[in-house]
Amino acid sequence: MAISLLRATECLAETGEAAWLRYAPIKDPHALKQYASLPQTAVSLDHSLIASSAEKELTRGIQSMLARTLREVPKLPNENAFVLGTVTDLRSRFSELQSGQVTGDGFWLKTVHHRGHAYTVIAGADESGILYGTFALLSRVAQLQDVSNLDDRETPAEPIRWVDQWDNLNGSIERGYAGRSIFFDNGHVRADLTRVNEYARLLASVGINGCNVNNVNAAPDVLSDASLKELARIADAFRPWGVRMALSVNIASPQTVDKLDTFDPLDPRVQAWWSSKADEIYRLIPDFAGFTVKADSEGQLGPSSYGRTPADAANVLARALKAHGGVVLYRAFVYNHHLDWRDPKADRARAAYDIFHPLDGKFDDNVVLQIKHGPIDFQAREPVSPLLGGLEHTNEAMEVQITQEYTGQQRHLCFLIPMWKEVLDFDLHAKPAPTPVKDILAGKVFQRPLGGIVGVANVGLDANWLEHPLAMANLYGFGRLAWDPDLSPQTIAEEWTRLTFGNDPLVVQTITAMQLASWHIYESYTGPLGAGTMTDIIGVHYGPGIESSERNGWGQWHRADHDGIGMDRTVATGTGYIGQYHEPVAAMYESLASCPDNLLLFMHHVSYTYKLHSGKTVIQHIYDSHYEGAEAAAHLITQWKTLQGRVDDERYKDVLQRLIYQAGHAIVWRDAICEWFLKTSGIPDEKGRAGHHPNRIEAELMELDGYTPVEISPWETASGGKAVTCDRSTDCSVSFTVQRADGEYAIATQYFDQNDGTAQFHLYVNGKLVDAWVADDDLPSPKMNGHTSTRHTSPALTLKTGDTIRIDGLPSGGDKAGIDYVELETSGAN
Ligand code: GCV
Repeated sequence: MAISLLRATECLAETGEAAWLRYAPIKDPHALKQYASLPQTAVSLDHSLIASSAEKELTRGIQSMLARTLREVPKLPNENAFVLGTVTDLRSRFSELQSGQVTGDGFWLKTVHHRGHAYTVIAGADESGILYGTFALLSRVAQLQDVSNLDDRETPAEPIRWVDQWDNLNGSIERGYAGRSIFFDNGHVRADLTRVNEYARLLASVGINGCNVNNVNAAPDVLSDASLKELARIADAFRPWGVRMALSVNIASPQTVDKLDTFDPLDPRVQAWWSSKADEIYRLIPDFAGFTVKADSEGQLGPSSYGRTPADAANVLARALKAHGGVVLYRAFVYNHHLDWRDPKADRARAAYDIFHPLDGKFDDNVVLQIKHGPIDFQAREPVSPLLGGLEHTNEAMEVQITQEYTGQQRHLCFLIPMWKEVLDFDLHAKPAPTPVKDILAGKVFQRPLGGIVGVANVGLDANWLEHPLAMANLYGFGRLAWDPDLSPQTIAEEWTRLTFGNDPLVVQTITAMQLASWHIYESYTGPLGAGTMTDIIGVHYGPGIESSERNGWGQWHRADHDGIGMDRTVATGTGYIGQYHEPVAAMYESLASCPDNLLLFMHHVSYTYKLHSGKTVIQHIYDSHYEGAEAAAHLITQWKTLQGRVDDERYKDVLQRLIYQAGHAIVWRDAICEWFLKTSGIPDEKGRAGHHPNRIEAELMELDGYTPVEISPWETASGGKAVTCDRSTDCSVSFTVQRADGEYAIATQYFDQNDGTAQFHLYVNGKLVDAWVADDDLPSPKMNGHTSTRHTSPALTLKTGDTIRIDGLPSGGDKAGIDYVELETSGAN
């Protein structure tokens, strides 16, 4: 008891704003003893803005963790000291630094013994390297590592390590799940850019060196003179942290901003326009990073309007930026979203390769093709894009999505590092020797001047930056992998946990295990065997919507019907997509015998009774994985509960609430998918679960007072396809008599929490109020469906046969206090 009390009081109250840069005071006596010999003095021999940020950061970190104020001195002192500088400068002082290369924005942390003193040297290949080295040193201290005898050299794998923000000038964020933009509000750059400065610091701490600040669906007036002046303030806030600002540009800007009668990239007037626009930008923002371009995609105009190619457009922009050192990241996310779904040969997955492979070698050397890691669009499971292995003479950057658009929108835990790591390690066989994606991006396979990785981050004004405290591991891990793609997901998860929640071994072990399991858990209950995330494709991409991907032009088809499921992408009988891979990758996917189970339905159309390598039929796998996934989601709660008192109360409660919500929504997903496939295939679950819910009492079958039964659309997102709504302004109620054996039960109510009102619910047993809750979440829909279906589990209590349970629902606004069903749970209560 005494111990747990002590632990609880030692935990800090935290909002999550500090993210992994908490620099929590170190209490561990062994560590304190170890760090007692660290220098008391610091000197920076480099006087750049970035080196000065590094020195201040060092002082701040040491002060916060070790309660020690560093003395910053102007010259190398005759005492132990932290010494910051570029490798070139420091070589002239310390012979120990003579041999050994550090390139790019790399750094060298070295303990140097010189004239009887111990110097902790933070040497950067350039000024950014000094900053990255400083963050690395502080991170080691925060993780209680030994820093007394350093000799670590690190060089980032790739020069382009950017995040993209899909922020709109009005302050909203496309696919952003953590509040409003930190950059924009009401058509302007925010007056207060404090959060922007803090964001840049966070990014720099994991080696990210660029940030594209506006939505790739770019508002044309981003490039107006007035707008550029405002945007320059964002670049100013980034600059101390070595983060360069980039902008998404609309290819039609010459016409929309300056009323030219064309935006044809081959028209000399258009070329002159881009050139003079680039000059104007660099006058305002000397370290401007470059342009990101989304063109001929999802309604954005592009060079195809004039019969020109993406290379024609990209090169015009690139030539305008070239003299200033800027780059163009041209997105390969170009596809026709009006595909003919009746055509069995039509295939969106083919688009990027079909369009860009013929252009290999036609792009200027400061153009980089930004290629999504999979051929569709950030689904829970996709194969690696064949385009990544299909370009020998073109710079490439791989795009991943930190914001969890198709992976739970930061309401579900989904640690994406294992997914990205699988992609980075995947051998595309672009040459006879191994050619993993990470080597292709680093220019090790085909010599190329530029390459990198871009993560769509979409942080927002919410204190946690990404809303779910555990989701920040994806931003952290993105930076770490971009810096060093050889790091393991386990290492990254452990580092992040130590920095974010402290070094308690149980905390580190538990959170790491939860993170590492989470992608597989999410995949298990949202989409089987590579069929894609079975979400509402034409809407918000959150809850289940199995048929939404079919019979439309968007091409995210899974082609499930009565007999089978999957896209036939074989060369032999399908769309031929598999032929875009080099051998032996193509052969592996083409043959049913060698195609991995987890991508089977991406590559092949098979019957439900087809047997997987695992020995199960496809249909049984669908049932099993969704039940197992939902159970595993519930187990996350049990794991988290072991940490009560070991992490601060605020984040403990916050994460617990989110995990409880996730477990409830995993049941919604499980049931929607299992019921849909049961009905569509007509093949029962051999374990008898799908379609059988003996502990469930459907609301529409209860005694109703004021409530009315309604059909829910899509039908599979409500139990039995129906629910009840209250269409009056006063309370309605549902009630039923308990017909189970006497015992302890938790009462789980499945209700709908629409975002157009705040309904209230009161639960009574035999007329006595036992629980009450409010439907005040901001789920992404004003309707009763799979986005809003939510589970509330009341505290366990003893019930007897014949007891009466009543739920009163009070509507508010458009939220009609909808109820789907009640389930009496015997185990796992609360
Ligand atoms: C910015 C997906 C998203 C869109 C996004 C697009 C893209 O389709 O749903 O919101 O648009 O990808 O990457 O350009």
